[in-house]
Amino acid sequence: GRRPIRRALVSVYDKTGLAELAAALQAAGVEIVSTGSTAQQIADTGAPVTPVGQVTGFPEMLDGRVKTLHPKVHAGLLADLRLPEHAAALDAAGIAGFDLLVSNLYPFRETVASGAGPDEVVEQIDIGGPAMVRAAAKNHPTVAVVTSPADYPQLIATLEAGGFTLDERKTLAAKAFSHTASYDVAVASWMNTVLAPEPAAASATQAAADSAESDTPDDAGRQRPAFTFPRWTGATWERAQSLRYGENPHQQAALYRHWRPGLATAELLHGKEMSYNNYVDIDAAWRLATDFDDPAVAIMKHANPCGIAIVPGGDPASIVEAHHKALASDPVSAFGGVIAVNRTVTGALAEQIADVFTEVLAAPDFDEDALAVLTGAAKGWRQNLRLLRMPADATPDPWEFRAISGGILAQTRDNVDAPGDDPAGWSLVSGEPVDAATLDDLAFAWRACRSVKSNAILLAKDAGSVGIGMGQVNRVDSCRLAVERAGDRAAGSVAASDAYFPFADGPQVLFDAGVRAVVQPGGSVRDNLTVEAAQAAGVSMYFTSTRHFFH
Ligand code: 93A
Repeated sequence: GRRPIRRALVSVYDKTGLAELAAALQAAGVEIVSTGSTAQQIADTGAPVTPVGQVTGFPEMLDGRVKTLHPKVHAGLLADLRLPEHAAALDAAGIAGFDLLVSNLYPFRETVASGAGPDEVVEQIDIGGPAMVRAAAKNHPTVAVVTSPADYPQLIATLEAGGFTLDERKTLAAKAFSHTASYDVAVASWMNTVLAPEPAAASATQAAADSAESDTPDDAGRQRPAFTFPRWTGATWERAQSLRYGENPHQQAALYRHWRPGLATAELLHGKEMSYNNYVDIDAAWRLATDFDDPAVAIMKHANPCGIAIVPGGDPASIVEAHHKALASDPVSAFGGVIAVNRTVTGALAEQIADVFTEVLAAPDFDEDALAVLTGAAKGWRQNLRLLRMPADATPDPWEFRAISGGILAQTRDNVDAPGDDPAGWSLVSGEPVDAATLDDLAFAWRACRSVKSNAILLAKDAGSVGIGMGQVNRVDSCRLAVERAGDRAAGSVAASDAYFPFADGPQVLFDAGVRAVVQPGGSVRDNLTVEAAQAAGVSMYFTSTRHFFH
């Protein structure tokens, strides 16, 4: 049944709707106990109110840091009045119980967002409020807790109906704990990322281990920096939304985000809700498209590219040409894929995209013509097409994580900024140096290849992929797949391999198909076999000495 409300504690920072609430409490004959400026505003409405200091017999102190932190408040909120011994204990101590708490907390997030300094931010960490909210929520069998002005209309209606039901109090309690939990998440994030100093090495032993490791050059003679687990992972992850399901319909899933702007904070301008797989695919597509400064389009399926193309030195309008080339790479696979574009989507690009069933289109922006084409009276699949505007200040996370049983793996992001990623640092190991246009294609293929799941072979022509072999457990199959996808476009193309060829069989497949030039890391003990085969085929081959596995 309903539990009548006779005595309420009201302590709110956000005073929205307070006057109406006070009037309703007064009309229902509820005794109101309240803090500082909340009590003042209630008194101003003419409703009778008891200052909390009068209940505690203890004035607010420390500039308000201690106002409600008192047994007369907390015993009143925590006594389970279904239990005779709790009721008797309250009586013996001369404490009256509360049936209702209305409270919302100091504006911590808003103060951080205002750019306030640390002292001011710290002062906005509410201590007494969460203590009361948690107490009342714990004691939901006898106390109702309201933490949002949006719930006042329900509260007012309930006063007239004779109080909340137990189920209603349970729902309010769950909401209250969500309120304090997300509040503490915000505090912890800020402390982890802004307030706390960079940690010193965890321990002397760890420091020794790190420096021992950093003194050890790797196979290529490079120093390995000491690995410190990224501090911002201790920063907290906020649940942004539930997803309808995970990778498969029988899996539960949700999106969490941290403070760095990126795909998790992109704006969905149109279309169906994003799915788990949509996020995975478009994340990979966005990474690929933004690996290039020139206008670039990446079309992906199952987190692998089915087409990637750029227009070197192209103006913004050339994004249409980039898409045309990317789509031509593998039009069969592009059906039902996702597309990432590193320029504003124009009307012309939208028209071209509208021809092929697509799940998601992500871009820095969409012009009006594009939105008209893709959203205006959209029919069929275009009604569902998800248009994602990426945040202007999206920065790639410096860290990557993967769950394993019992833990997570962490690594720094694989950037394409190693010395070996710059063609100027490549070494020619077979054939003649290629002309500038061919070198540009090799550089394109090398950059694009790092977004293909290993073992990755990517054939390119005129700054567009023409054949991609991905995800095979041996490199020769990836070569066969790339060549097969390219068909007669393999002849005259250039190839990139994400890691070295362990044998000459894979490269031979490329040479036989007419590939003119190859870029690969090198570093196999049998490099000589691959180089000899390239020389015999008259193919130019470059070593980068950097590899880009991607799994
Ligand atoms: O400074 S506090 O952490 N110490 C307290 O004892 C306390 N009690 C309530 N903050 C405290 N509150 C908060 O004051 C409430 O959560 C609410 O946000 C605010 C209401 O204060 P006033 O009524 O003076 O505006």
